[in-house]
Amino acid sequence: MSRIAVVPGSFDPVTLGHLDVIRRAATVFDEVHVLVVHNPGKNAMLPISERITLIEKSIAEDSSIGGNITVASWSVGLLVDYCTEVGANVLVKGIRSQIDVAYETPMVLMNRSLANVETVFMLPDPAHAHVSSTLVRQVSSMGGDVSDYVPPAVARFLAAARPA
Ligand code: COD
Repeated sequence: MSRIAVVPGSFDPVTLGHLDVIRRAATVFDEVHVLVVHNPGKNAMLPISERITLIEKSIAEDSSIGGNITVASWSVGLLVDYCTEVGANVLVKGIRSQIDVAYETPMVLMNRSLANVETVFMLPDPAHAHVSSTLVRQVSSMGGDVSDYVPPAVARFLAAARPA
């Protein structure tokens, strides 16, 4: 039986921290679905279709990431409904600190209770532990260089979007 995992996130935009977790998940599971989900608690910068395109380009340009990855979005219901639809019983969440653990823990228990979906926590390379999409958006909007924190495809996109 195939082991299928879902790596969900806002990915607004995808960062090197996200990509590190996706890469690790792809070595552990047979199939990985990277799922772009709208987080109502955050002010979005990019439309979901653009986030998907940037994730697909970032994966395609990174030869260290396996070919067992699908990128999709989900906006019609619970995260676990997507898991059921694709036959996944594991979510993979990236953990940077105890704050992430505290934020994720109630969702782990709720997703298990709702649909028997388990959650695996993965730590990124410590080099990416301070990186978040929120800070990338902030630094980029103030004219800073974010190329150390995002995949090249995202750095190109943000540089092109910056006012001259
Ligand atoms: N290194 C490692 N991991 C990272 C990094 C980094 N530098 N940056 C972010 N991450 C992790 C985050 O901890 C998170 O696990 C994941 O990557 C995604 O991060 P974001 O910021 O892109 O996305 P979020 O935090 O806005 O999460 C969106 C989710 C859809 C994952 C979340 O809102 C969720 O799980 N919602 C559940 C919806 C639902 O069904 N609710 C009802 C039952 S709980």
